[in-house]
Amino acid sequence: MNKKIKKWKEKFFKQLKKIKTEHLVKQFIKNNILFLTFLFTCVLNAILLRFFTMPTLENYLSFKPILADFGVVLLFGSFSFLFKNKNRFTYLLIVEIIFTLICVINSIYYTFYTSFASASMLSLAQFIAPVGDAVVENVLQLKDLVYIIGLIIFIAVHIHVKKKHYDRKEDTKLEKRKKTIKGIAVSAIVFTIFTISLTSLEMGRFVKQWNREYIVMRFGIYLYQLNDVFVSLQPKINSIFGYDQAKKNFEEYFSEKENHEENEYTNIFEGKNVIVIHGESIQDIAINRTFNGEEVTPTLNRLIREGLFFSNFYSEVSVGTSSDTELTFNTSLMPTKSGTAFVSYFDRTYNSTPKYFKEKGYYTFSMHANNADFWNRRAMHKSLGYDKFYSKETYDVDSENIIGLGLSDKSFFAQSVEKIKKIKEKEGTPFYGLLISLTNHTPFSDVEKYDPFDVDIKETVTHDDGTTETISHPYMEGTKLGNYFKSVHYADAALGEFLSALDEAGLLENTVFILYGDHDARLPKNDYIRLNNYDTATDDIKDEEDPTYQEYNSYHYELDRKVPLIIWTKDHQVQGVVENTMGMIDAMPTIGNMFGFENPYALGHDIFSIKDQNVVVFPNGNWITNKVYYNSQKGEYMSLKDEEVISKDYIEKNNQYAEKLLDVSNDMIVFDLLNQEKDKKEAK
Ligand code: GP9
Ligand code: MN
Repeated sequence: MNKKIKKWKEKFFKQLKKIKTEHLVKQFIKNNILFLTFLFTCVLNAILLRFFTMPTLENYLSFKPILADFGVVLLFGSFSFLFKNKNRFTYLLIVEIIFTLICVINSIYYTFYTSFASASMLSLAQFIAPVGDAVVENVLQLKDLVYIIGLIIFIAVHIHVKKKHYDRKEDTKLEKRKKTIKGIAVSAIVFTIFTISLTSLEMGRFVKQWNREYIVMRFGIYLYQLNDVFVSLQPKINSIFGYDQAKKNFEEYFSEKENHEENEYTNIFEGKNVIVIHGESIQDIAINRTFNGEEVTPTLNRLIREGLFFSNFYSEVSVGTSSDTELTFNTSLMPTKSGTAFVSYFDRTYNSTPKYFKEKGYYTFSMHANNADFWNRRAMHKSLGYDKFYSKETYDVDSENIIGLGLSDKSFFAQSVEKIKKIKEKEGTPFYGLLISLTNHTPFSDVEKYDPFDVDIKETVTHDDGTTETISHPYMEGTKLGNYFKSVHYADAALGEFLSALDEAGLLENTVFILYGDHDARLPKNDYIRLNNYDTATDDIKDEEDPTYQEYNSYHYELDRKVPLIIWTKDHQVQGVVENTMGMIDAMPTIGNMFGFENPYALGHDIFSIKDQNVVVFPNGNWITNKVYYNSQKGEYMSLKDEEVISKDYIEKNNQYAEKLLDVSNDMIVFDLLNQEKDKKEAK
């Protein structure tokens, strides 16, 4: 009997508890219906935006952006508890309108640009304004307005509960604070869970903020937009302090600069068309290399034989990789110390190669089959002075012709030739065009789509009975560097096809063809060690004790990051190998001299003038000359000429030079110092 009563008792209390919680939940919902509607509609809008803009399975299943959206909305909503009953709605309404607008604007923007809007683009209104009418006429669709439903529901709920809520007893100040803190605390927990779930790649991309689709897909639209405002304001804040000192240093630096003197290359190419190839991740390591007698880069090797090859040419990129090279190649400035010039300082004045060509009556264009907002190229290519940027929108991209990151180089070049033909016909002027390749981009994993190329070692052995057999030692097969060679082989073949197509179209006749590798491919050091020290007998790296073992230290690794620079014409007008150490920063002065223009504010040098005295500075403060590679983090160096003794003075002098160069370059961009020079020039 006792047992039965106990059971009854338990059941009763369980029920009571349930009723109590149910009651509490009901009560909570009833009291906070407006707040909850606000939360629900704002989060739902964010989900819908992702649903309509990026309809991929990965996106549908992703929980992270929902968590982030919820955290942000809850954080903003929590402050509503501080308000009086009557004013709470107004506060929430304002926030809800802002959040709704964020969704509507981004929805429209995405239809136009397949990317998300940025506050930094406000200063680009002049570029966006011409498409304003088109937006209303052609683009505004039902899916852009769906977000307003949330706002209407929110207002309807308010009207429904208005009377009850207004008449309700006001919370005390302490109660209001407590409720707000509770809300903030929950949102902090949500953010903690969210942050733990992030990978370092995701964090890195969030900080850089340029890969907008990627960020929205993982961080949600609201966090993206908040971060965007912060990133957009950063350059403004940076440029408030230190202007006078920066200007003084700048003027001093250029007053000391020596005048450029003419040399045998001055004006040799004046009036000729230019096609520049931005060779994604092409390193010298692939050039003139063979596997089983087959060249990795037959096309590049031919161009090198027939043209001018700069054999000690270094890319000087920072976190902006491709975009940093585009900046340095075209302006002879270094990447900025924080952020990237393409994203944070796209609205500065640049003395750029396209602008100088334009002054000479050229038509200037750039072509790249990726999303136009990648690295903020849409905006920055305008600032650099390209008349037109042909981006992904202008190419036919389908699943058939995609390799790695996007449109395959072969298809990109084939479609680009057609565009260049039209440009030539339409413009009737010489042209300067930059074509940015894409296929040879890390992680080089689409191996089966490249043209077949073996990176093993084939050995023919003769057996006792006289028969022969070919054995394959895996060597670089299956390594990242091995896949890289396969990828470069593909990229090289694509270039070969491009050159043939240009030739067929008569576009090589009066044209100078320039190719640079934009930066190294970030390959593992161990793969280089394997490349240099492979033992076929063990299918492994040789022992360090082995007398044939070639040392491979961090300096060798740095030196192997070298990239090619080739200048070639069909009639072999220029030929030879330039061995003097040269950086991306020297490209503009060197090429400018050949085409008859000079940027007085270039920080690099014409290699044919400076010759063996050149110092190539890297954004981290390291530098290299013909004699030394200096590591500024360690304060150590490796001598590149065994017989020469390097003096302390030499190191000190170049250290100072490196520091000054990086400072002046950064100041010129951050403080927009060339803008005033431009004003002065115009006033004259
Ligand atoms: C993107 C491509 C690659 O469009 O240029 O950029 P990267 O990752 O090399 O900086
Ligand atoms: Mn790149």
